[in-house]
Amino acid sequence: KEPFLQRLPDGSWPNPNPTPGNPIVETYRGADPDAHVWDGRVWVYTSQDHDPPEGERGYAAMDGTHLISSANMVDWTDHGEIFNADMVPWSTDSGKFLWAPGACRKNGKYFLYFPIKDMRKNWVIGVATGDNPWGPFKESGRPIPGTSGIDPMCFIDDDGKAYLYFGIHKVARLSDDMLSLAEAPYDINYGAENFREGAYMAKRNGVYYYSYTDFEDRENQGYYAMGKSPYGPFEFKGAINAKPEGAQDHHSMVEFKGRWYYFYHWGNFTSPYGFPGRGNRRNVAVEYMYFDPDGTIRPIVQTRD
Ligand code: FUB
Repeated sequence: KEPFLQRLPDGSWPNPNPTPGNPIVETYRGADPDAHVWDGRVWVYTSQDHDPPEGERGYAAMDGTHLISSANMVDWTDHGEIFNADMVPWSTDSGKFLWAPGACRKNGKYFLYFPIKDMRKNWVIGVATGDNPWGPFKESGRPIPGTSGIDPMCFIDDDGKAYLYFGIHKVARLSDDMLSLAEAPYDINYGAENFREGAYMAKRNGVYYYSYTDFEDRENQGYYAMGKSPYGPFEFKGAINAKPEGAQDHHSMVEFKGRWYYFYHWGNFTSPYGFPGRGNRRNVAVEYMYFDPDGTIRPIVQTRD
């Protein structure tokens, strides 16, 4: 398999292959994939890499959450933008934008957790509720008290208890209605202080996998630790994924029809269908995951096909 996005001999970037290879959709530019398996489909919530205004850089034009889904990991349906910062009246008016989403389903309802800046321009986490994976979503009317930072991730354990991971190493149980924290946030301490963002929780064979992205100047960027509870303690296990070219290794992991998949995003993506882009140009990719008998994760092989 080819490694991801090698430069062409003239120094330019190649166009990634159209689906069914990576990136998995080319109908929009999206990042920060948060994947779920519900009712025989994989649902992937992403942020949207809109171009920033002329002459500007950065992520301030990312103002919405987008949804794609598939029943076979090959044919993807683009459900479009399903939530937007404009739907959040308590967010600051100057520069309304929101970043990586995290979704959950509980008791037939869907919950979309989103990071946004409040009226004091501090990052906080909000939540919106809907009756379908695509909504329509209605936000709860306030930031979730006790939250701060970005990158919310919602995890529901086998016993039905729901947890919100967010910001720098924070986790807290969610209330039964999923709209509040049920306890003070707990600081995860797993003994490796290289955390940057994108905290994620997965469970396989009774093992809790806490993963995240490291600082961007390292060769590897996705790291993980293994533990026996959603709070840890976690034992640091090392790298899962190299830093994708032009992006961060913001990822999620799901089991679908007996195989585990690693969703992440590429940078420097230029679609043959448009989106030449001055901005972040990230797009969603997926790879198979492989585990060793002791449960450790083999490093992800990034592929174009
Ligand atoms: O997409 C905006 C930000 O970039 C996310 O919140 C981070 O995790 C990083 O992927």
